[in-house]
Amino acid sequence: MTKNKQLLTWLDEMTELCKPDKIIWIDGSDEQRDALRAEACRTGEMIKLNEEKLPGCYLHRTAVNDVARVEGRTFICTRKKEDCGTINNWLDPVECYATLKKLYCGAMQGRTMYVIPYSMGIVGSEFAKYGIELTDSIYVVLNMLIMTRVGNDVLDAIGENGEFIKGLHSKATLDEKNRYICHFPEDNAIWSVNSGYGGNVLLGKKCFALRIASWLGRKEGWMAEHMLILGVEYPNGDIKYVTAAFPSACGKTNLAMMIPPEIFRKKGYKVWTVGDDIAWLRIGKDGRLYAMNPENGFFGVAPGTNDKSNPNALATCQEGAIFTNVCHNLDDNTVWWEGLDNNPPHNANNWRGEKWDYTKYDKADKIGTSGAHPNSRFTAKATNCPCLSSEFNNPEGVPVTAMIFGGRRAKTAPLVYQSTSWQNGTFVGSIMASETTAAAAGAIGVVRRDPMAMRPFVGYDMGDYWHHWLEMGTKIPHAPKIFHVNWFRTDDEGNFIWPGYGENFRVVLWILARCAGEVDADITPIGYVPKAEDIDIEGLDGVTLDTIRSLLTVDRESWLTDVENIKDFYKSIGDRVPDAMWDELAALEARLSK
Ligand code: OXD
Ligand code: MN
Repeated sequence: MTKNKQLLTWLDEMTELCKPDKIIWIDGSDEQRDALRAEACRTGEMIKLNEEKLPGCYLHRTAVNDVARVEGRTFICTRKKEDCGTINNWLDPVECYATLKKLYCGAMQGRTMYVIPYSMGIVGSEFAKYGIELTDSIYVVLNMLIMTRVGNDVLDAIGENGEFIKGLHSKATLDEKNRYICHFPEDNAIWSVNSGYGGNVLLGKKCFALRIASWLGRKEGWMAEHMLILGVEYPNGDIKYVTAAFPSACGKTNLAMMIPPEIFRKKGYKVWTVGDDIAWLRIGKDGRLYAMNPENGFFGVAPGTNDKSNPNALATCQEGAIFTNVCHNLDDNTVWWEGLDNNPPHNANNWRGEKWDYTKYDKADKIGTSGAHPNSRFTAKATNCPCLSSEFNNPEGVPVTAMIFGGRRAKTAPLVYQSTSWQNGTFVGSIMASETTAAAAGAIGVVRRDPMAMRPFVGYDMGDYWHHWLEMGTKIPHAPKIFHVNWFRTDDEGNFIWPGYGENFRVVLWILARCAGEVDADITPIGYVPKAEDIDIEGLDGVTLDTIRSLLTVDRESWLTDVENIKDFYKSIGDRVPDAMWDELAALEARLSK
């Protein structure tokens, strides 16, 4: 298989520790994948779905106590605690290895250990990075085969002496109290134990492509970001690319695959998806910033995905997909989730696998009464996506014109604004936040600050991460412009004012027009805000110029309240917050108070 000594020695050690009955190397072939699918169906780990309606698709249910990423059990294990930072959970690496070894000891007895060689990025390309995941879960293997590029060519690319990220995963006993998702950035290692849920166990995704990669990016002068990448094609054939970071469950996949409103489609505008979750960003030879999607598939949230909100995502998961924790329609052996359509199946099992009565559904107790778990997922190949960019497999990535940050804010943030510089844009990213909206009219929920949507994903100190952003800004000759959007402003009754989804295209067009120097803007204390008439609302029912004006207001009082919240947040991060960020905050406060 390989002559890489580091790999073979590590494999020996891990085998000795976990004591699997046998070892299978994953070669990336269809034959092996099909055999593993059949095996998973034999053991009950997967259910084969209706071959006519959902060819090559499977259903999987995780344990009921294991349905989401567990931030409280996710650790960064650096030798010095300060390097991990105050937001991440820290464990001393020596102690952590010792604790985890006890959990892994013999954990694969009676099981097979699968060796998955995978690549983040195009195998053999300059920017690709490689990993080996050892796991005792066929579900993990089958998901990794969709989400990453897997196979013998990865072993060839690693070669005899090449580097790779060493990932060890065991479901062990799925014991919640002993669940650990641990990152050892100084050792290029990830150890995950006692979980079987995607984000905790598909080690190429959040663990490698964000936490470990953000560490590597800082060391090597590039960036790993929680960002979608999309291209906007103009009627003349020009394509401009933007990246966007939103906290989890704020519609990144929807924006990445959005369909422009009909009026724009008729004129010849198109949107192309490069990525929906992660972007690796490097400075290109021409001095622009290039974004590449290191993944090979989508791990999307199912509920709410429908032929209006995201028809492209729906089309993407019709073939070769794995559905996790969705509702099983027993009449035709297909799947269903809340928000798919208004026809819940009458003869179905819920995400737990129990008989489901759709009439008992209660919004206030979604987890207890829904057919699909609110965090149920589809895993689907990128190449299934009808709007996949022709640049998806370009190892260089695509040049980025604009970067967009966003949050879910009921009142504070306007529909869109532009930062005044890279430093100010870094500040805008650092103060990103989302609110949980209360059901009561107009009520505003709790603010969670989620800088650059990276709060759970930066593999080191947040202040150092902002330093890295600032430093990158000094090195990119033609840096993208940085913007902030908020699709979620509400009226006094708590209704969303902006229609969102495909209509967001109108805002993206303004952003790109700004970058091209084609439109003017008003300067406000928070940055540049559009002139209402520059947001194209042609053909948009129910939205007038006045609606746009109200969406663009900057309410000084709520911003000043926010400033106080940001001060506390910065203090909680500690000494490493760059002075430039404190200066930006002070300047914002001064402008707001004027
Ligand atoms: C995801 C997340 O699964 O951000 O992408 O939680
Ligand atoms: Mn994500």
